[in-house]
Amino acid sequence: MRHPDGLPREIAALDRTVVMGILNVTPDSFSDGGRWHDPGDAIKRGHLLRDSGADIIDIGGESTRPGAERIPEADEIARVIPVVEALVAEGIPVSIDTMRASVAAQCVTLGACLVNDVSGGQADPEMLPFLATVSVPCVAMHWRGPSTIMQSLAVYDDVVSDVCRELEQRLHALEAAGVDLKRVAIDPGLGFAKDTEHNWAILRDLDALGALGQPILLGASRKRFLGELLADPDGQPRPLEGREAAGDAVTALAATWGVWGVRVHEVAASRDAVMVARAWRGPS
Ligand code: PMM
Repeated sequence: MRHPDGLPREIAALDRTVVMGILNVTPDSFSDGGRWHDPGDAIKRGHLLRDSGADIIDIGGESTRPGAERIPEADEIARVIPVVEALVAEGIPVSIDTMRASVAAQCVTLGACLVNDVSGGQADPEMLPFLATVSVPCVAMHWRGPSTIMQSLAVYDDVVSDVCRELEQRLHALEAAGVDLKRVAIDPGLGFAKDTEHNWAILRDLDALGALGQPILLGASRKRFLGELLADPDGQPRPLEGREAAGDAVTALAATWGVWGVRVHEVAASRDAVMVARAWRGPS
C-alpha cells in the first residue's frame, strides 16, 4: 500500500487500505447531522469509531451537504477543537476536515495528523501556503464550488477525464505553492458537483484516477447515489440507515482495486471488507 508521506508510523506501516471513520460535529450534515454535535457525545463517538477499527478519525465542523451555507470560523473552531484535543490526547490519529487554513493550523498544532480539504485548497487562499509549511499529509478533493451551488456545477463533457484534469490542476497548484506531492492523496469527491451517474462513471474507471500517481481516498458512505441505486419500486431513494451495506460493498471493491483509504460512517464492516480485500489481493 502506498501511503502519503508524513503519516504517523503505525498508519504508514499498514499494508492495506486505511479506514477513516467520519465524525461530523455538526447540527446539519446530511448523513449524521446533529447526532454528535455536543463535544462530549462527539468524543464518545470517536472512541466507538476507534474501537470498531478506525485507523484515523476524520473530524469536521462544517457541513458540506448540498445547499449548506458556510458557518463562521469561530463556530467551526468551537465545534472541532475540543474534540480534536481530546482524541489526540488519547493517542488517537485524527484528521481535520476543513476548508479553512486557520482551523487546519490550530488542529495540526494540537496534533492532527492529516488535513482533509474538500475544496483542494480552493476555498481559502491561505490553505496551500499553510500546507507548504507543515509536514502532515493532506487530501485534495475534486471540488467545483460551494455547497450552495455545487449541484448546478455537475456538468461535464466526460466526467472521468474532466475530474482527472481538474485534480491534476490542483496537484500543480499544490506543487507550485511548495507542497511536496508525496504528501498528497487525492479524492474524486463523490457527490460533490456530481450526479448519480457521474459517481458510478468515476468508480468504474479508478484506473484513470490512479494514473495521476497519487494515493486515492474515496468517500461513498451513505451518499445519495447509493440511496438511488437501492430505490424502492416507487423510485424513492433508500433512506440513509439502509445504505450501509452498499457502502461496505464499495469499500470491498475499492480496496481490492487498491485505494489508499475509505472514509466511512460505520467502521466495523468496512474494516472487515478491507481485510478481505487485502487477502484477495495477496501481499503487496
Ligand atoms: N464527503 C463529505 C465530507 N468530507 N471528505 C473527503 N475527502 N471525501 C468525501 O467524499 C467527503 C469529505 C460529505 O459527506 P459526510 O456528510 O458523510 O461527511
